[in-house]
Amino acid sequence: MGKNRDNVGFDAGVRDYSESGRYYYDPGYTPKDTEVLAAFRVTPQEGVPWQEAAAAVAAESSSGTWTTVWSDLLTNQERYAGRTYKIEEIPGHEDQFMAYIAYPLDLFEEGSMANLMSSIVGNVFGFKALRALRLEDLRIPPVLLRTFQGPPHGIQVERDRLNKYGRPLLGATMKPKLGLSAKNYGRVVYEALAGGLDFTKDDENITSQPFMRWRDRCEFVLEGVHKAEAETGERKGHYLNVTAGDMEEMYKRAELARDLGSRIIMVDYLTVGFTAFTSLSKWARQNGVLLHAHRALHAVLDRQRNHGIHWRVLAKWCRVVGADHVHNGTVVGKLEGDRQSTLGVAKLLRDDFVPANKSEGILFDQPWGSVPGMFPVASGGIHVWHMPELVHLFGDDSVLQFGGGTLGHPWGSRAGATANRVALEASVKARNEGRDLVKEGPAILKEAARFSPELQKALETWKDISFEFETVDALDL
Ligand code: RUB
Ligand code: CA
Repeated sequence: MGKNRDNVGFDAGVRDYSESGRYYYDPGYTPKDTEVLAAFRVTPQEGVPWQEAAAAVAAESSSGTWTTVWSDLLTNQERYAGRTYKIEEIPGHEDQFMAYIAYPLDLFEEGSMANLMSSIVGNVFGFKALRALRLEDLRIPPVLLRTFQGPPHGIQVERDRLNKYGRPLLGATMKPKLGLSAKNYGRVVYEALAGGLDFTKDDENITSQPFMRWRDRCEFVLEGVHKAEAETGERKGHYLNVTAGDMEEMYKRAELARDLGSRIIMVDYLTVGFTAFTSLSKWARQNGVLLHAHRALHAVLDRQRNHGIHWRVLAKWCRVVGADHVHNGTVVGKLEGDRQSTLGVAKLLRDDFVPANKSEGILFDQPWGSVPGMFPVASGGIHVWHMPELVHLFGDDSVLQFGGGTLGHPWGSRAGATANRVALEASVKARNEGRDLVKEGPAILKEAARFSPELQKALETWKDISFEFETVDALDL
């Protein structure tokens, strides 16, 4: 500790910011509309002054290094330095502060998420002088946004392609997630779609394993989709997960899905990496195929309160690069997700302009310009009893996905799908009539169940199942 205090400039990895490096901490600076703005939660080592730590973060994530170098004089640091322009205390966490940094537009290559990440969430996270570092929010200016594609199609185009309006879309993850043969898998898909779902989906870890190779899954699944469409007169889809070990193989899988008439494909957008995700997103727009993004890996990066990247930033990056759907948690289901923060992210995925709102954890205004909105997907441990509250929380422009909550129905997946469809339509109707979905939810479901034995059975099956745990990553209000 004493060492840090005595030699703070060196140990903190900070240049002498009063001289040539003075830009890195500049509390008088007013950020420009064209700049990228980041909010970092910084936990410095004991004895490291906040200003020094904040300057070090700005320097390492922009143009600087740990010491002054003579060649700095050959560039215009005024133009290229990232600047901490504000430091804020975090209530209840005396050892931490929020550093707001402005990055000049020049630092970033057009249309490259990899480049943006190497700067903003690169080396700086390993600084010895910091105990922990978390990127809480990131404002991407419209001039930079315009250099990315964004969602291949977006909410409106998807609704038009599917001919579905005025309600959330309904889906299910197929289970057991691994081990079914292609033919059995196709049967499960068909049953669920014929029972009333709009979508079924592959789970994140199913790709082309020995028990069910890609071509076989595509053929049997799409046979099921087409049969369910013919029988119900509705358009339907199964998200075929094209995630693969290399990009060439991902394209081949996407092409086969397209050639066999799949309306939608899926990718694990974080595990394949942002460059592969970007290429696939462009392919999806060019080929008129909708793109669903699963966020497997996100909790490794976003669950700890002090270190990593907040989910709202990973979600923004998903919209910037471009998918038509992304998982955003359920609030009520089996997986972690703070209520206000999850609802804030739903806005970041859908709205044209999202104002800063600390009660949702949103620290910057985010104008989206012409970037289309995408569907937040609520999925993970939800069942019919949750339906009214889910409709209330997420509104029409969402996808509600019940995996276990469809296939776990004692009468099978067709009955499970019917139960969910009836519960969804009853909730939407009640809301449109002005009823309170949260207070009257159970009554609304019971009324609808009088005409639906499938729903009646589902209500009995899941009546005592809830997931009440304290949130690990709660907001500091
Ligand atoms: C859903 C499931 C999905 C999760 C992922 O299964 O396993 O992969 O939705 O989580 P079930 P998230 O409906 O049976 O629980 O959507 O939070 O990313
Ligand atoms: Ca899963």
